[in-house]
Amino acid sequence: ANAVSVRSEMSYVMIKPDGVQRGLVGDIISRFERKGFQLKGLKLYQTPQAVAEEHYKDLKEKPFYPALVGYICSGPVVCMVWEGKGVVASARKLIGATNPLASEPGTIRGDFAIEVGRNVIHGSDSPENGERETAIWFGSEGLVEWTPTMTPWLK
Ligand code: RTP
Repeated sequence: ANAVSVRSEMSYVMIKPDGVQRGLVGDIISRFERKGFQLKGLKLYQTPQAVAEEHYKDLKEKPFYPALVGYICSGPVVCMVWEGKGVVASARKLIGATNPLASEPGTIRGDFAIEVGRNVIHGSDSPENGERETAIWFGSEGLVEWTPTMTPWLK
């Protein structure tokens, strides 16, 4: 009953260029899979500057904004959409604090990163931004609708 009555959310999760270059893609995807969230979109992508600027438009006035956009466009990223109950907050927990030196061990940033400007991964900070960012990176037809056969065990 729970599985049908709870409106699930989407989180846009992105492995940044440092995570791809360092070979962390498999480990990171595995953490989300094992947690039980459903993968709805996945691609390796060389980000055009305009897409990075749109994604980070709320940070436009920050001093680190140009470097941030340059970093995101510096090599391929892995774009993902994960869906599930409470996925937005849970993904942020799996990812860890923005500054990797403050991230708990066991989190992705806590295990793999040191610098805030090289913090391996992004996750949406609200369900609204999950929708917004999914639209930016995947458009209206980029996701795949599918029924997980193990759903009764995970919901
Ligand atoms: P995220 O969405 O990536 O999880 O990060 P956040 O919301 O926790 O943090 P936000 O302030 O939105 O920053 C987004 C990304 O900008 C880079 N950043 N660099 N001082 C700096 O050099 C600095 N501060 C933030 C990080 O890559 C951060 O994830």
